[in-house]
Amino acid sequence: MGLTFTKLFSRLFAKKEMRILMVGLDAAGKTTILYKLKRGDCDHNPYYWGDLPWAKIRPLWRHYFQNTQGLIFVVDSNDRDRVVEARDELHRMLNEDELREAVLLVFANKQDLPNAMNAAEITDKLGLHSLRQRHWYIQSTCATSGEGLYEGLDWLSNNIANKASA
Ligand code: G3D
Ligand code: MG
Repeated sequence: MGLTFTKLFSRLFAKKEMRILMVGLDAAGKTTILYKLKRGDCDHNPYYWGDLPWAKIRPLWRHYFQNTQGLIFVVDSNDRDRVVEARDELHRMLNEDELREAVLLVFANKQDLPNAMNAAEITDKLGLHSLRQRHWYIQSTCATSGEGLYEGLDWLSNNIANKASA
């Protein structure tokens, strides 16, 4: 599973630094998203972990990923064959202690493709409604055009802020 750790620090986040982790199966669109954000109006500082196998990531997890405030899970909405695998990865991540407090943003990516599952379908297939004690949101995106990315990050920003002040 590909995994990206990024600190987002920009006007969008009102000069607040947030610890964000972006994950998803390979080819979901993570690199495209980072590239898009980098070229956009978002000053950020990504630490890219590439497509490392979980066994290599797991031992580093505790050290690097504690205090993660936001988890972005990227799904290829067009990949019906692997949506179960995506669901399993997501739930495995959510079971990690370090991510207990993290709010969850799902990017239902590749919405430009004609056979893409829509956000409602992805919500169902990922079992989002079954999540307990997790603040989550799903955003339809097209990473290649950038559509939906900032709307999603906006939600993240607002909801991390709300949590902090709550
Ligand atoms: P990853 O980093 O999660 O592994 P990538 O995924 O960002 O490398 O994307 C994998 C492929 O999906 C790339 O195509 C990329 O252009 C494509 N892709 C990403 N987002 C979208 C999207 O929203 N719509 C469409 N149609 N394609 C998308 P290639 O051909 O370069 O492998
Ligand atoms: Mg990649």
